[in-house]
Amino acid sequence: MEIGHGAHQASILIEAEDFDDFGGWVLDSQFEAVMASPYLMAHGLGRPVADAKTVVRIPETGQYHVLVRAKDWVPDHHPGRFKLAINGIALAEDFGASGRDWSWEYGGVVEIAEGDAQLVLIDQTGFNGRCDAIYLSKGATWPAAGLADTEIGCFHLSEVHNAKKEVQPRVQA
Ligand SMILES: [Ca+2]
Repeated sequence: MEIGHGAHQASILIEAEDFDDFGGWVLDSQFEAVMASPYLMAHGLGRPVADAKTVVRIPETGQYHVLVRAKDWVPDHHPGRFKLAINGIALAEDFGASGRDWSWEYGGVVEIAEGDAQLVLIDQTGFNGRCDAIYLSKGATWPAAGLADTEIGCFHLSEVHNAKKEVQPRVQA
């Protein structure tokens, strides 16, 4: 686990492939050349696979922005959707439904207490949902600049901004 990039804005990167228990998810690296990182895939042939789980150490209590790097592999249909639960509470967001192939998807803000926190990937479809990594940050801006691309797999501020704007109407030039 990478912990504590940036001294006063706690942020934590959790690679999906570092989860303690993959459940029914499988480690895949088909896109590793593009991604710079392997990921977990829910290859369930249409039946949701068992949850993947891990425990991470949260350095300090607070409100954390949640980002999940996921792939929407058929952007018209979002077949590979999954949820993320933190300490037993699933976020409202369906990940893998961004309409934008691999991207960082914004999951909102969650209060997390210092100490061990459980993260669970909950497959919704059984149709190859893919999760590369999860990023938790207390920063109001995205303090990813301190992370090498190889660590976080092409994290770009523009992607995050796009993710947050996705519900707004597109402005035609
Ligand atoms: Ca990864």
